Amino acid sequence: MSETMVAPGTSGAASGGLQQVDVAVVGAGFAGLYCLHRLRKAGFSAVVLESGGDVGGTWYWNRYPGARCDIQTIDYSYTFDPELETAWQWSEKYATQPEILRYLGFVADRYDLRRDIRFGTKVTQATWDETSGRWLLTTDNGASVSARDYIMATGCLSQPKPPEIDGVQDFKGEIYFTGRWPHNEVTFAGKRVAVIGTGSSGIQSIPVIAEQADYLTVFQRTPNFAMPAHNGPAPADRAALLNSDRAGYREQARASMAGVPYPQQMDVSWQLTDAERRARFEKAWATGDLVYILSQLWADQAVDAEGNALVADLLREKVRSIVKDPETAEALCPDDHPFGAKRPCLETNYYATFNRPNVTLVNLRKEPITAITATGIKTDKRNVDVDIIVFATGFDAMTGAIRAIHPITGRGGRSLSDVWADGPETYLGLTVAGFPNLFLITGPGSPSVLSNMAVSIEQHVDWVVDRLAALRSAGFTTIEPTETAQAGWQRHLADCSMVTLHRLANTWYTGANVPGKPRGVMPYTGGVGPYRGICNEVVDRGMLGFRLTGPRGAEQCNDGEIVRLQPDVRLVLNWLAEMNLPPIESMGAQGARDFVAQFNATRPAGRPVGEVLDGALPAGEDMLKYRLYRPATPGLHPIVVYFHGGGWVLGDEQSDDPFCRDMCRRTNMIFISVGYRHAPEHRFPTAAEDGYAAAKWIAEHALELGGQPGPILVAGWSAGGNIAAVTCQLARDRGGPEIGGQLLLNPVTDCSTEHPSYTENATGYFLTRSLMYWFKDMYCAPADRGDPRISPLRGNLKGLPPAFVVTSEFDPLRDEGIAYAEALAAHGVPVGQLKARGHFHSSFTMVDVIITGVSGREQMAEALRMFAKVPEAESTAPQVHAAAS
Ligand code: N01
Repeated sequence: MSETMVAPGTSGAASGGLQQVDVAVVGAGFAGLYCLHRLRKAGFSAVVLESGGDVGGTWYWNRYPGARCDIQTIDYSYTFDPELETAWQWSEKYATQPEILRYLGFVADRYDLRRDIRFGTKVTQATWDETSGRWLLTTDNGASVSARDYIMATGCLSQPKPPEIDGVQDFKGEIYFTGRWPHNEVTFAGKRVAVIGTGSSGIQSIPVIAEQADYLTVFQRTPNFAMPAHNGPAPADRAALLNSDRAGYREQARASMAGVPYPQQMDVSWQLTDAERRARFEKAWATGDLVYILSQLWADQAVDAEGNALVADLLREKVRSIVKDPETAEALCPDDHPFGAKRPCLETNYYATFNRPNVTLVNLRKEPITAITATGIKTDKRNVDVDIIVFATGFDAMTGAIRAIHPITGRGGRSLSDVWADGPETYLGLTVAGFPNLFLITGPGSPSVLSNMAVSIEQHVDWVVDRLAALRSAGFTTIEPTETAQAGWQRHLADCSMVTLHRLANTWYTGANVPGKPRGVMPYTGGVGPYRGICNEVVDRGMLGFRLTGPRGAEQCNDGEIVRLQPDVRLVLNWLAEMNLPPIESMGAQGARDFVAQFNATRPAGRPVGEVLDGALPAGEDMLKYRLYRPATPGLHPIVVYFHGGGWVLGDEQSDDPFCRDMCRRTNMIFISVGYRHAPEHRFPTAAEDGYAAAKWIAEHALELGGQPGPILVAGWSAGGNIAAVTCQLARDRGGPEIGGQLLLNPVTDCSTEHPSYTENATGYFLTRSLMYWFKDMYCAPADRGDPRISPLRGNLKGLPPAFVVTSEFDPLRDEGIAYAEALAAHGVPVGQLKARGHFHSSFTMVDVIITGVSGREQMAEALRMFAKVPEAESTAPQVHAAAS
């Protein structure tokens, strides 16, 4: 039953009394309007408090000339009501601000929303009252509000930041902020105008102002990437796609990475020729769609600095081809951030505007503003007298509207500003520990500004209202995330931020645009679809991470972290689960080999190295194939003898090709991947003996192979890690070859399955316990399992080469790898360890798929360089993913 005591709009609300509602919502923009509609439909009484004079939120305030959306309007719309979708027709591909405002007004009227919105009303304080279990909101206009639940639909970009330039108050002319544009018309004709700032707002308004003003001077601190919008009618292909299956189209948008239905691009940049890349780029340039260019060129553009630089170069070429004055063109070319890491812009005549005789660009990197004076703007090189200054200087984004607008006091009198002093912390970007019944729509820690906001808003509102309804049915009155869940979410956010390049730019995404603001990537970078899946999973797992309480001591708390896997590992495992594959061990040896070959054919091609050479080497009566990967640099290189994974049954010298290429590039060393013989045709100890024979032969032929003479290094993954470890023991016992170090990646070191990780990670992480049983049965008889050539952990560990042992948290082999590292160390062997949190058995060999594996491979490369005594500078791979796993 509703708790409304005083209906909004009645004298109670207006007279400064207390308005009691189930839910108070702040903000009447896209989010607030939908929220009110959903709350009402769910039977809650609600009031929306809005400081503006009408609905619209960001579109109410940002009325500057040229303001438009930059997600195609057919995507930037509500989807909750199919009738609404057909009742409103957009006139353009990217609607103008007035049209979007009309749309929101249309929605407000259609669902009769205005009667529950208190316009011109600012919340001045929000306090959680422990005793009543309600929020008390005081306002600057009319009644305070008492509400069970408090929903902040305040927008991510609604708190303009101050100009941060001395002397603004001295200026005698007109001053405007793009984010607070007046409702009356601003006349530029006959005026000298300055625009400070070249983000989306500046880039949209500058061409329009230039057409009207007598003279325009643009003050640019950082050039931004922009591409033409090619505005006009909605593109026929997109409209056709939508109209052919509206529900399907919307569903795809919800499952996509950015909230716009584009497929996942699979081709990687190094698979494409220059001409192919250029053709793709030209198509994107002509398409005029940010989501398209950000996602459809090549798979590595958003996750890898090299792949990204290829796009950035092409974009800079475009700027130079449009802007006639070379110095101005150069100043307009961004060079301090990867494309997409800072919000790119859509433009209409922006670059061409700088060819106009009445426009000048002042490059603040070369001549910073020193002050604003009574007559204009002073840089350290000149005075520019103007009549109007337009500040397009942006927002205190994501947290500004939540923190700065009014004090929010939660449990125990703690203020949200204090709690977030070092940066925002949330659970799911939706809730905050210590602030019961407070919900943030598109808050920090959710996809929000990295997505089509319309899609993200609907998802958040639906989730919140559905939860409130479920709580009500279950008899609970409060909901609050636990500290464990919130800390886990922060860790997941940090993990996600390692996947994209956003962390490499100083932007409002990271708080870098506001002096003194704590730094960190604020939006969720893991994608809209995966995020939605996580929110749903929280519910499916009994509101994991939330404490629910109710009258008479009712309480439910299912504590825990919702995501413990690295984000890309989670995606891969989900994808594998969806494929519903039969267990590999049920395929038989040949079937399993065929499956692996098929599986490997779908992965991204390995990166180019200097040379790839196939050969064969003797092992007893047989010849073993090998594949040699040589770095592109001249000279003799240290040699790493590599043994592939595959449980002694599967794989070959080419099956870990991307890994070998990547490590060859990172280490600047020759990698020789050896095709040892497999079980069940060749059972124990063939693989071990082949490994040793290969290492010996390679060491003896190092110079012929183009390698440095002297100690070789050995490395291997999984069963290959086993062979590498065994090879070291055999080499020590048999008088050579000399081995300078061993890299053991998720190695089998013990044929026992007693280790707890065999139970903890028995299923669900691709390599299963059952598969390991099968591998071992294929390779060796139970009687052989204590032999150090299959269980090196049981061998003599003294005098072995230094080791670097990598284990993954979600791997059945985890504990035996750790046990081996510890045992080696106990026997005086220098050992480095990487215990990779959130990773699975294949994390590091799925190069260019598991992006969070990069930092682990960097550490492996560093270990190999140390073993070979090579200085770090000699590696050739980019070092952009520098954070530790
Ligand atoms: O703000 P911004 P915005 N002295 O922060 C410069 C969305 N949006 O309002 O980069 C001199 O991007 C600052 O320089 P720097 C969209 O998500 C969407 O333009 O900090 N310069 C920068 O150039 C967008 O990203 C649409 O070195 C100063 C500019 O001002 C977000 O809103 C339209 C300065 C600020 O750029 C914000 O865009 C508009 C100083 N003291 C906005 N302080 C759509 O099309 C700041 N700058 C949907």
